[in-house]
Amino acid sequence: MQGKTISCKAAVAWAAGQPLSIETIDVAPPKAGEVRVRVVASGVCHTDAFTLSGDDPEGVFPSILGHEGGGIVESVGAGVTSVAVGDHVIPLYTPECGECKFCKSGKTNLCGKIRSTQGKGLMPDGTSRFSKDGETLYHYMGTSTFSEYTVLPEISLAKVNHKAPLEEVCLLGCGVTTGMGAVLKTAKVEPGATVAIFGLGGIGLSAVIGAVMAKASRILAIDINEDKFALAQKLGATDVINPKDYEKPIQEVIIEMTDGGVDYSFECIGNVKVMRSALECCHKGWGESVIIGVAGAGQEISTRPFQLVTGRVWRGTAFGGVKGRSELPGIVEQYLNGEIPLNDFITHTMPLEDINQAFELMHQGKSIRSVIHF
Ligand code: NAD
Ligand code: AHE
Ligand code: ZN
Ligand code: ZN
Repeated sequence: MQGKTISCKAAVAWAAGQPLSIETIDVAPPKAGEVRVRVVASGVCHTDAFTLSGDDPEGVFPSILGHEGGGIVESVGAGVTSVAVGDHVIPLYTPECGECKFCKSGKTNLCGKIRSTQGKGLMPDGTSRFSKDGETLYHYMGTSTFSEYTVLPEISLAKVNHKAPLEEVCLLGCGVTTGMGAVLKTAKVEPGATVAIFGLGGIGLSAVIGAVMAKASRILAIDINEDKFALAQKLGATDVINPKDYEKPIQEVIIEMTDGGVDYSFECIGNVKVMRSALECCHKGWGESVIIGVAGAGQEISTRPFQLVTGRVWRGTAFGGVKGRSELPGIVEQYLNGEIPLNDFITHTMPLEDINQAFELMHQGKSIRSVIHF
């Protein structure tokens, strides 16, 4: 049975660099292989701000941003079998079809099945389910969680334990999974290793949690905003460092502090100069640096090739290397077992109407995560 279009509230990004605007929009019913979800909560990640700024080469407007959500299935399209009405779900910007070359490789979580349409702000059939007074609004990262209702491909949903509060586990839809996964799945940090984490927002602090889980012997947490240090230490950072306290480059400081450099480093900012520091603070012969931060169009990384010749490794990660459909439900169980302190990350909650405040708090360095409650 074909469902009906729903009118609901959403925060619309009409143009780059403009605040979001709360509008009543139309959300069409899910087509075959698609699912319509009532969004219960959504975190605001720096990547949302990045795309809104206009720096994202894939940013399309007008669109509905948001990719760190939790919701409940409202209706399903033809052929959908893996989720049903009422299921609690976390939208996945990195889907998992299980069939494509990437999914089958065993080497990556980057599913290729719908990536090209997703990057254009469209559903897999090349159209949008969102509109306002007949004008098309584009999807974002295949998730668009800044809307009371959103439509996703079935392969972009992880079904999770309904006992988990969606107002907290929404953070597993991006930030916390990404930081933890970067340490545990991408770098595979081993017990006793030394770790440096650059940038102590939602991603960097989650990397701290991952490093504690990995039993790292030393966790250096680096930020230019010292307000972030208390939580980093509470979560398990052994050293907190403000690069502004030093005359010399921060990589030299870290090399001195760690007898030649760290075993692993993580860039959680999106600053290409810091990416260089993160690589160069790694130990000769084996140090690995993982880029998590997203840098704007036209930005490039650089270092002396000698840094790689002498054994340092540069890597990157998306969604922490986590395969959403098969692995995220287990991470939600870890949270339910008390292993992941999501509540520590939620510094602010607000209704959708106040979403621009979440962006302001982020830019002012006053929040870790703001969570929108619908
Ligand atoms: P955030 O704004 O909450 O945190 C960034 C932190 O970096 C802040 O604490 C800030 O003070 C610090 N910082 C800024 N400049 C610095 C500098 N020069 N030296 C040291 N610290 C500095 O952001 P977030 O939500 O944690 O996201 C961090 C980055 O990760 C963003 O670029 C985001 O787009 C990216 N991201 C990537 C993935 C992925 O899958 N690869 C997933 C989520 C987020
Ligand atoms: N669209 C940008 C890149 C943005 C980007 O790197 N996104 C990350 C997730 S950030 C989540 O907060 C990601 O998953 N990348 C892999 C992918 O396939 O998009 C650009 O530069 O074009
Ligand atoms: Zn994100
Ligand atoms: Zn796939």
